[in-house]
Amino acid sequence: GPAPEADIEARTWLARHASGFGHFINGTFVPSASGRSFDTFEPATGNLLARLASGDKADVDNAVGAARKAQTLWAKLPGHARARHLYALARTIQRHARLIAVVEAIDNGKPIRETRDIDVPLAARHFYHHAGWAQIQETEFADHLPVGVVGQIIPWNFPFLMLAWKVAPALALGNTVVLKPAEFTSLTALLFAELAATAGLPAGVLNIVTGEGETGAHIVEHGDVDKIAFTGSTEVGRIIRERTAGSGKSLTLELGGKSPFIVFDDADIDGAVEGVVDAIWFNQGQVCCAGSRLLVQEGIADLFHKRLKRRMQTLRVGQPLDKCIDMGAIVAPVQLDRIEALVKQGVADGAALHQAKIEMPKGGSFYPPTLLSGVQPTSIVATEEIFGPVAVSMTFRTPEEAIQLANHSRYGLAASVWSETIGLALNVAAKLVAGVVWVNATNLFDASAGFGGKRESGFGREGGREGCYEYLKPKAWLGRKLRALP
Ligand code: TXE
Repeated sequence: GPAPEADIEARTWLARHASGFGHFINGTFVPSASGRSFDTFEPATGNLLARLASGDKADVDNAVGAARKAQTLWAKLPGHARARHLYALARTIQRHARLIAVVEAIDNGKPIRETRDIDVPLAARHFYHHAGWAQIQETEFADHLPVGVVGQIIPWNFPFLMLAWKVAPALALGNTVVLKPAEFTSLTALLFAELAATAGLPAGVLNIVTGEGETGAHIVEHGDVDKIAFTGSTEVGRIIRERTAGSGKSLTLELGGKSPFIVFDDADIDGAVEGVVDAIWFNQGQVCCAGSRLLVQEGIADLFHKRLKRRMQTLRVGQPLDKCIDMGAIVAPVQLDRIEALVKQGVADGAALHQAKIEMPKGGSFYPPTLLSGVQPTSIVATEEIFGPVAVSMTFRTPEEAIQLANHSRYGLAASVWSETIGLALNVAAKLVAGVVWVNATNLFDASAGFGGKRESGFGREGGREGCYEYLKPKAWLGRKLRALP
């Protein structure tokens, strides 16, 4: 049928930048100082999508310089004035919601239903929420100053939403930003920069430098950046921690996970099966807090797996812009290869493989909903993040065993507990090592609730009051306070 209106709008926007996107520095698009660029591809077709500027040290220098210059003025604005800017950004996101949702679906491969109903509205909500904190900054955070110039490096699984998680609190509290989107998915960040300028955000407050890992490293190493906020792989998180050690930079890391999804024998089985759909097939399983380790109590394991397989059979994998699909494409061939290799290894380790026998799109990077059951806790598929639509299932007998299995991980990002006995659920929840625990639910987020990990899943919180403190530093009022003592 004919392309929907927003599709045309998105294709027009892409066509306008067909000769290539620049970095967004000091309120305008500029080419790379080196003239170097790289290409990105559409996950669902493999077709060339856009040419992006490759950020070098000189580009990062320019962006940090612009952010530094803007920071003094931005921080001097009263909170209510910054709040007005954040409200304007939130409304801009809502006004252009369809365009952003379509560009995101094309660029990342995720279903339009998700970008439309989750990524984009939640991003707007983050700007509204943090506009509120800016509004009352002088009273709520009287003893704090902004950190300064913040370098933010984000991944490809929720490109626009992760931008909002990072940019909204930073700007609200008086910081300026140099953000590097992931190389696979930079388009909504560039679109947002364009929209933000139109909405009156002062030049230099938000700068976007595109590029691969090397570009991120230049931001991390830059001497005039006060803080790094990173979301991505544990491996790169470790490098960034090493590189910032002793530099005086503040750091927050949101890294990988292998979150347990625990189903007790008294759980609402259909509810829990639907929970698994949200936990591991949402966003093709490319979710840092995905419920990727399914722990099922022995007595219901057969019944649960039977129902789960039946439900898998009804999932639809297809083109991201088709409103009727449940799963779209994997972000890039390299990620598809990684998923395939890990599943192969899981089977070699003795797991039983079940894949839904459903129609799969031709071309592009697609992977079917998959269940590996009878997995050994020591198998690589039980310990490593697969970051794909692969549920990995094990059984347990007692609550103690469930807790032990759940906590047997180097990660500690999230966990989900399913039981109709609230006492049991809450007792188990309290003993899990995880930054967030959901009871009879999964993958619930809100701008007002801090999110973050434990162990090798990183540190620092995003969202809510605690997230604000990550973008503030205490100011030394000690002398005055001491004088005020009787
Ligand atoms: O992540 P990277 P990748 C996990 C997931 C996935 C794996 C690999 O298991 O399969 O990581 O994904 C930038 N200095 N997660 O390789 O490399 C990079 O350009 C500074 C979990 O894509 O960590 C991108 O912008 N920056 C995760 C960002 O870091 C560097 C989400 C993340 O990319 C850099 C994504 C360097 N040396 C992947 N090297 C989650 N927690 O949600 C790369 N980058």
